[in-house]
Amino acid sequence: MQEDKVKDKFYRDIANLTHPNEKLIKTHCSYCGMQCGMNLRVDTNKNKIIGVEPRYDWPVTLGKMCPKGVTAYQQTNHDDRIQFPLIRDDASRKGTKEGFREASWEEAYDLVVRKFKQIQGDYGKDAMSVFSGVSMTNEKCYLTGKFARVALQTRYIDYNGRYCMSSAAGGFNRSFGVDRGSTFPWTDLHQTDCLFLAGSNTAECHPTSLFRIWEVQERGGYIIVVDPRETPTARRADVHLDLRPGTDLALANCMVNLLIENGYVDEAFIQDHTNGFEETKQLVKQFTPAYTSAITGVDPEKLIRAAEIYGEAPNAIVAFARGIEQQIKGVDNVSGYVNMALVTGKIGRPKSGVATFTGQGNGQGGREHGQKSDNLPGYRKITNPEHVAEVCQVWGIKPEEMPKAGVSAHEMFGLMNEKTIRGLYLLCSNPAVSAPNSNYVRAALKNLDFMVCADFYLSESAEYADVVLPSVTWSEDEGTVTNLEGRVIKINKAQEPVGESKPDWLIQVELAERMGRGEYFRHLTSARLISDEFRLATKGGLADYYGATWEKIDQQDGVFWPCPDDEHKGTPHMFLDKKFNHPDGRAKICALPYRPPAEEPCNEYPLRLTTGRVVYHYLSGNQTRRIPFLNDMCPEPFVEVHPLTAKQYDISHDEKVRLYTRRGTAIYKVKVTEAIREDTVFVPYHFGHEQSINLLTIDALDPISRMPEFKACAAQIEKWEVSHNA
Ligand SMILES: Nc1nc2c(c(=O)[nH]1)N[C@H]1C(S)=C(S)[C@@H](COP(=O)(O)OP(=O)(O)OC[C@H]3O[C@@H](n4cnc5c(=O)[nH]c(N)nc54)[C@H](O)[C@@H]3O)O[C@H]1N2
Ligand SMILES: Nc1nc2c(c(=O)[nH]1)N[C@H]1C(S)=C(S)[C@@H](COP(=O)(O)OP(=O)(O)OC[C@H]3O[C@@H](n4cnc5c(=O)[nH]c(N)nc54)[C@H](O)[C@@H]3O)O[C@H]1N2
Ligand code: SF4
Ligand SMILES: [Mo]
Repeated sequence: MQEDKVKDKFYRDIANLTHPNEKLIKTHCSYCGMQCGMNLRVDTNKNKIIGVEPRYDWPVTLGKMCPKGVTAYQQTNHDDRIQFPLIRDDASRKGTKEGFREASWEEAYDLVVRKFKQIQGDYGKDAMSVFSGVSMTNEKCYLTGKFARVALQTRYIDYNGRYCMSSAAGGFNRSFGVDRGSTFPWTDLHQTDCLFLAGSNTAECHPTSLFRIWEVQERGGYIIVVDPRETPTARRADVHLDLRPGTDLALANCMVNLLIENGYVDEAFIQDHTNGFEETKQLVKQFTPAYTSAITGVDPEKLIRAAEIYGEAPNAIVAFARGIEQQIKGVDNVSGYVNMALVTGKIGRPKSGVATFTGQGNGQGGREHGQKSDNLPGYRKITNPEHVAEVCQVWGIKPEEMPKAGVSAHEMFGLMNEKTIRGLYLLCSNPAVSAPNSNYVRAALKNLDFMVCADFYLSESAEYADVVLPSVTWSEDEGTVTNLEGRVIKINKAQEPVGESKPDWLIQVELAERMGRGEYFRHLTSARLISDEFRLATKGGLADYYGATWEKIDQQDGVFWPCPDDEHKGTPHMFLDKKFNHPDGRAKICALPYRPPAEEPCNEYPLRLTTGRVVYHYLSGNQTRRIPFLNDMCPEPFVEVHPLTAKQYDISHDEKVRLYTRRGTAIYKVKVTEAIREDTVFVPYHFGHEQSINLLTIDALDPISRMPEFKACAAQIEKWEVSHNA
């Protein structure tokens, strides 16, 4: 495998190659959870980033990068960068790009602080809210949680991970008692004998995992893919389980049933290390291949074959992504698929285990350290008095000063609509595009008395703001992020901030001072100092980063958490001692009754709409739509329709159609493709304003994770009249 080659001097030399008047800054990509290793090329005369080179010496990705990664550097000195604070003088223009003027930081801060204080004075501390994201370093995510609780003293903080990793987190916590997205390091992935991939379009969303995935087959192992679409991995899979969107729990229960029926269980493992087997065994009995086929639409023979492959494999990995998680039963789906590993004992040893493909760059670290309405650093709970006391000690506040738990991201928009929340500090997220049922969310933003948005490009959400604060890209600051393996890695600064832009942590420290809460923040004058406080705040928590110092990260190519002290090297494999994190040390095999999606097709809306991604764009698209190459490759959204469905509706490739649901409507070009089920249509969600598919999606939430059902709702298509097409 390539890893051996990387050890060769040849590759080391490439990694260290520099040109005159140029230096290389070792760092990682700004985008997805793969966090591919890269060197940013910096012109030492101009002190500007001018390009990128892959890092062959980075053990996870071995020099691989995708189209987004190789162009990520073009963000930093892009013409669209917001260089100065913007103040909106014309409130009637809210919801548009118009009506802003440039202002000094002092003027912007004065206005922001005056408004924050006014809102809190009139309506109480909880009338302010914070909505954040996890494209930020751990240090920034940590400080954002502290800023909400200590500077604003509000309970209302939540973040875009609710739309991303919350169901994985809920499922892992329930099954294992801890949520680390992967139980093994990625360098195990290609060494397994069976890879069971559910609801992950790995080729487009985590492309630099592919060489490891193909290697499984090349070594004689098997790939099983569960997806309503024939993605590149599905096309090459040994078995493609092409299910109806929103029916995963039936399929997972069927797999567990077949594994039990056909004698693939590890009785000793079940006996010694789990709870819940008997109950689950009874529940899944119903999920015979025939019964499951009726729900999922998958050929019973394929179900049988998939269970057999997984059962026979000496080592096997179950991996999944948003396809199974963004459902109203996302948490159940996660625990349902985890059951496969638990009944067969294929976990807690190298080359076997369970993983979720974590989405955002810091989707893992960002969910552990207090940006969620109910959590505090180190994965502590704000509802647990001991946890609160531990964090208060680090923060220097009294436990009674700690705000209570708030509500989830989507529920915050509800509170804005009903005016319980009146002010918003939005950073690192673009919910006007990415949150479900956009009409509702956009109305909530418009309904605010005052809104601040920190971003480096004017996003669709910034159009609702009263003040826009220019933040920096990842390349203009330093700090740590935690990749999809649970490996804490270091992002390094390659260039000074563009214009007057500032890192989010500095904005928060300066705002806290002006809010009269400076005593808790003014010692934090660098990312490094925040890191020291952050590590201390995680000490003793489930996600313990205390020993993950920047020096150790550099020396050992990252540090897997938990890493509780200076001597500890970190934890690449979880559960090697077969000890899980529930109080009795056992994992939970969960008995999970099937329930259908929130909205099933009907006469009026006979199709199933599912949504997701393409390789060229990232999330709301606010970053990638500005990169010329990426935009050229995918300039607009489309709706994927099966040829037979297209025929039925008398629509053809590239023709425009109106797609609509109970919530909204949008016009899309048709992409006729056999790579989708006949009863399903798919639209990528990276586009704003009237092109946003979230105008149509449903905001039904998972009861545990509060994750919206982005992956399944009922829809209808109609021909867009010829006159419109002309
Ligand atoms: N190019 C690119 N890469 C990205 C991102 C990006 O925006 N663009 N975003 C990053 C982030 S934040 C995330 S969260 C990840 C997301 O990574 P993925 O989850 O892999 O991406 P999606 O396209 O949302 O959905 C994955 C697959 O789920 C399938 N699917 C839809 N409905 C169902 C269902 O009911 N059941 C099953 N089993 N499958 C279903 C879709 O057909 C799709 O192929 O990607 C990360 N990487
Ligand atoms: N229909 C549908 N909707 C979905 C999904 C889906 O599959 N289907 N997936 C969901 C998922 S998994 C996710 S993760 C969400 C993501 O959705 P969003 O939270 O909207 O994610 P981004 O587009 O990354 O928004 C980040 C914004 O912050 C800016 N930004 C980036 N880095 C920084 C920083 O360090 N500081 C500051 N201040 N700003 C920064 C960017 O320019 C951008 O405007 O979308 C969700 N929405
Ligand atoms: S796979 Fe993800 S981290 Fe790697 S280059 Fe592409 S977007 Fe960046
Ligand atoms: Mo995500």
